[in-house]
Amino acid sequence: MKILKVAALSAVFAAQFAFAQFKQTPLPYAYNALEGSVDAQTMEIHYSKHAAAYVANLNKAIAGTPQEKQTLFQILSGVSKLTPAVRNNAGGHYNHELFWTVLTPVKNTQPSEKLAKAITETFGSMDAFKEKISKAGADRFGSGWAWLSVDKSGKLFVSSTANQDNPLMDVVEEKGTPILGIDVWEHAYYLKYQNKRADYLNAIWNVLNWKEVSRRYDEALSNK
Ligand code: MN3
Repeated sequence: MKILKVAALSAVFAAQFAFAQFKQTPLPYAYNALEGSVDAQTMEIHYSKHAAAYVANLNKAIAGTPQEKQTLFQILSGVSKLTPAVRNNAGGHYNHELFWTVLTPVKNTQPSEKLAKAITETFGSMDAFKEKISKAGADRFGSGWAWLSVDKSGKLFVSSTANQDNPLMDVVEEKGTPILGIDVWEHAYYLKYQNKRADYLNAIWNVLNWKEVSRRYDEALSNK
């Protein structure tokens, strides 16, 4: 009887523990799948070392706190009240999980008609949009991200955040739901492009997953 009770209690504990553990989603393609634009060694180190460290450190930072029972979205939207370790690592985890999905080895994916229309209406043209988000990434001093997001009114906007911040955080000026994020930390491009961040930003369009960005656009609009 006592053994059963202990077993039941540890099952409950294990379930709660499991709930608290954020995990990396498996990379949806091989490390070398984006060669030509993003090299295999960069992908492998980026996914298996950098991004893995954000998840591990996030789990450590929230251990024994109420954030263990929160979703990543809840943590990010209330991050101003949390520690720098939670801010950096919850951001790092969210940002990379998004980043892997908006890249693809599939050639010539296209935005949905709805997203293409919104981009043209907001930025003037697809080329003007690409120029704007590339400039946001190129102008980011030090490490950070360039974003395409949907604001509260459903409008698209381009922004850039420092470090691992993102538009979901209550600490950033321009808030919204990101649908495309481009990592401009040196670890995302330095092995292949060295100091030429602009070349990396140009190459990203060759492997951009417009299908996923369009899916996220629809999702962001329907969750408003
Ligand atoms: Mn990164």
